[in-house]
Amino acid sequence: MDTKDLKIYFCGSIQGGRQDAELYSRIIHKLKQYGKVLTEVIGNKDVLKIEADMTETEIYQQDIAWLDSSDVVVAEVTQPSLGVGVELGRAQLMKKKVLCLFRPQEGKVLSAMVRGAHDGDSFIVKDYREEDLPTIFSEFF
Ligand code: 6K6
Repeated sequence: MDTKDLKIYFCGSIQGGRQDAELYSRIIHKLKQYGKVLTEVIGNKDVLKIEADMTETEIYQQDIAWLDSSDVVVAEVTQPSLGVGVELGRAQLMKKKVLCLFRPQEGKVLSAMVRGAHDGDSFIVKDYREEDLPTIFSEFF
């Protein structure tokens, strides 16, 4: 498959805290070189306003359907989020190729349930700095 045809499911914190929303937007912009990002709205600072007319059930069902249809999953996991944790567990069960990105910093330790899932093949966990992303993505895709 041409990488441009890939469906990419990006995960990032929403109710877990929006402090990294601008970073998500820059990551999504880079991911668009490789395919279609199904969850582009996560990079929008107004996500809660944009989706105000959707119920939680509709959001859950839409996201699980997108996850199921995706070819790869990329998650920014520095800001802990229950929803991202659920998505990663489901992605693993669906046997998706997963890339988790964590920015090491004082006071933050990545959950062992994410770091411990690294297998160097279908589930990759990378400590990174933003300037490393082009290399990380070109190796992953
Ligand atoms: C709008 C109305 C009610 O809830 C909303 C929030 N909107 C969401 N829209 C799209 N995806 C969402 C929403 N809330 C959570 N998610 C999914 O869970 C995203 O794919 C994120 O990767 C993840 C964030 O989970 P939380 O627990 O940080 O919200």
